[in-house]
Parts: sequence; C-alpha cells; structure tokens
Amino acid sequence: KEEKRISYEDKLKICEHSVAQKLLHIAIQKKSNLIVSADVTTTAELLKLVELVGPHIVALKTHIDIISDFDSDQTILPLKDLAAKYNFLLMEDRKFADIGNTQELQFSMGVFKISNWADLVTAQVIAGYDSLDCFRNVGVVAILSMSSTGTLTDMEYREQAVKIAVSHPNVFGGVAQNKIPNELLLFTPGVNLADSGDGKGQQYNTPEYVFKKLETDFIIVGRGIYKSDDVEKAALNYKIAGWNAYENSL
Ligand code: 5FU
Repeated sequence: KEEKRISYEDKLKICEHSVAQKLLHIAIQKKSNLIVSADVTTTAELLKLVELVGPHIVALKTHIDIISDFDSDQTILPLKDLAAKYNFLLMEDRKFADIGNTQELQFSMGVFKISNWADLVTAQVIAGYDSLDCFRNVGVVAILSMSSTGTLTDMEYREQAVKIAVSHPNVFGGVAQNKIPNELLLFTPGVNLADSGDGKGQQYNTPEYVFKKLETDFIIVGRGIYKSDDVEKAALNYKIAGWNAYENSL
C-alpha cells in the first residue's frame, strides 16, 4: 500500500536522533535537501569546492581516504570552520564493514580520526546489529542498497538490513535506492540531471524521480556538481531541483 510521503516538519516529530534533528532543521532553514559528494583528491580542491557549495548544502559527504595530502590541521580544521560558517554537517562515507572492534579502531584511530570531526558516517550492516554499537556520539546512515549495476543488495538483504537500521539506536538513516520506513531518513546517491550512468556501473536517476518514487529525504550529488564548469551554479541548480522535487512530492 502506498504511504503518502511526509514533510521534513513531520519527520522532525518521528526521527529523534540528534543528528537527524540537526539535518532536518538545516534542510528547512536553507530550503535544501542537497548533499554534495566531494570526491576530489587534494585539500586545496576540497576547500575550494566547499567555499562554492557550502551555502547550498545540508551536508558535505567525504571519502577522506582519497585526499592525497590529508593533514588534520590543514584539511580538517578549515573544513570544520567552513561547516560552521555555512551551517552544514560533515558526512564521512566510510562504509564501515567489519566486526565492531575493528570498526571502533577505524573510526577513531589511524590517520583520519573520523570520530574527531564527522557528524555522521555510513556503515554497512553486513556484520550485524552489534557491530554498530561502536558508533557512539555520531549518527549512522546504514547502507541498505546500492546504486551500482549488479549490486547484491536484493530484496531479502534489504529487508534484513532495514530491521537492523530501524532497531539500532545509533542509526538514524539509510542509503538506498528504494523506499524505506518513515522513521529513517533516506539518503539517495546516484543522482544526476544530465547522465544516466558513468560507464563504470553507476546508475543515475533525476531528483524528480527519487523524491516522487522513493520518497527520499536527501539527494547526494558528486560529479554532477564538482565536475561542472560552474560549480556554484550547478550546486544551486541541484538545490533548486531537489527542493522543487520535494515540494512536488508532498
Ligand atoms: F552507497 C552508495 C551508493 O550506493 N552509490 C553511490 O554512488 C554511495 N555512493 C557514493 O555517492 C559514491 O561513493 C560517490 O561518492 C557518490 C556518488 O558520486 P557521483 O559522482 O554523483 O556518481
């Protein structure tokens, strides 16, 4: 049966996790549901990109391990300043996928010390419910299904993954290409206004499609924005497209 999609205001009443609350407040305030995926490989490119897109986004999604000159003072301190200046959250797309003890180490130790700066992280649920216990003081977005061709996240996997996501107190959202329960926030990557794929397995949908059909809450856009000739204009276009698609889906 078709449920009607609910507004960000109504989501505020049912998504109690503090990170969900923050994201929803930012979305309403900035009239944006856009998350930019900053898949650039140097600190200079990253900070330049963030200066341009910062005003238009609710969160910046990083793959911090692709930054070749990563340095916590040079990379993370300015990034945190920009996040405060433009009011967005930092989402590290680490896709943790190991036993709890190892994830705990990967989360707080090593070079990147993700626990020191990320507001939210992505994690696979492949290792089971208890593996997510280590993500205290952060919000977890569980990977429930993937956007790539041939992904193994079939319906049975997704059903089990959703059970873990809705029941674990550290999890407030899911990354998926399908509708998920309303008590979770839905993050959808694989969004592009110009392309349908990248020749490497990525599959794209439009903002219109993901808000109407999947009832997504946040779109995640990478190359559609950071590869654009005019990055700021592209961010603004996706922000407006995302917000209009959200309003049209209500
Ligand atoms: F979980 C997922 C997924 O299913 N698909 C994705 O594309 C995550 N992603 C990430 O979103 C991926 O790792 C990229 O960082 C980003 C999409 O980038 P694009 O340039 O818009 O294709």
